[in-house]
Amino acid sequence: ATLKTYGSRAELHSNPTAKRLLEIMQRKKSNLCVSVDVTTTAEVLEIVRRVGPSVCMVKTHCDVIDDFSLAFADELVRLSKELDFVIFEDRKFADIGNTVSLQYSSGTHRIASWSDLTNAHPLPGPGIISGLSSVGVPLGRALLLLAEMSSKGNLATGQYTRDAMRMAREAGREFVIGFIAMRRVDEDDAAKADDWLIMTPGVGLVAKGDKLGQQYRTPREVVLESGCDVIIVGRGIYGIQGEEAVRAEAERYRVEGWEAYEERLKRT
Ligand code: UP6
Repeated sequence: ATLKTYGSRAELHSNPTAKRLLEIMQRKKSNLCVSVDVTTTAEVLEIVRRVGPSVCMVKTHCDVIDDFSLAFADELVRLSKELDFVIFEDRKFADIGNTVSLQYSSGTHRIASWSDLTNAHPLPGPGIISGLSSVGVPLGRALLLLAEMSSKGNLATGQYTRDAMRMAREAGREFVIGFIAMRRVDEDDAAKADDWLIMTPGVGLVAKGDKLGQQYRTPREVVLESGCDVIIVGRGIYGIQGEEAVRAEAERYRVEGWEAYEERLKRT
């Protein structure tokens, strides 16, 4: 997978969200996802308008937004079309299939109605994928499994990571399109035939971590050395003081991420 361009990899996917994302990445020369972890709808939309032109994807945590509404979600969807990016609600589902299907479709957030992509922990077993896919597939949505995490001391390592891969392979690529991971976890032979998207949080150009266990690597380390496909950056971008500075910082990460990708293409 790492040998091919993002654009050519779009053909290797039947899932409409995966196709659209890879096409956007190629078109906008961006493997940058901005994680907009702020607590009011006004702030979220403000940041999205600033960074939108530089990103392939915007990641949300809708449950931290004080005044979340479906009208806000509509506006986010409108911006995703106008500025050409995919929406990823980082819900990290982790319950039995029946419960997650309700959490995904219903409640205050109705995530499936507005978010192109979401994610789940493989911890509960394959029923979590079946439950979410029953809601998501008819809507053309996609899912990532958390195969690894960026935080210090996390338990998603070794056999757990391998089992996450196996679960994705067994579920098939109609709905599961890749992983949250820190490196190319699909390097073993059995998986190589499939094209998976590897999306990686814990990315920063300045800070090395925070006080709560987050660990950062640079876009270059993540894309060039570890072979990941999408860099996910939160505080490194929206945490910068000044509205113009946020826009400029997003552009800086886009360029860093894209140059690392181009260098990877040359090396392989
Ligand atoms: N995230 C991680 N690590 C993971 C999975 N998800 O940091 O293993 C998410 C966090 C946050 C974002 O929930 O939304 O990625 C990282 O934000 P930051 O760049 O501000 O640290």
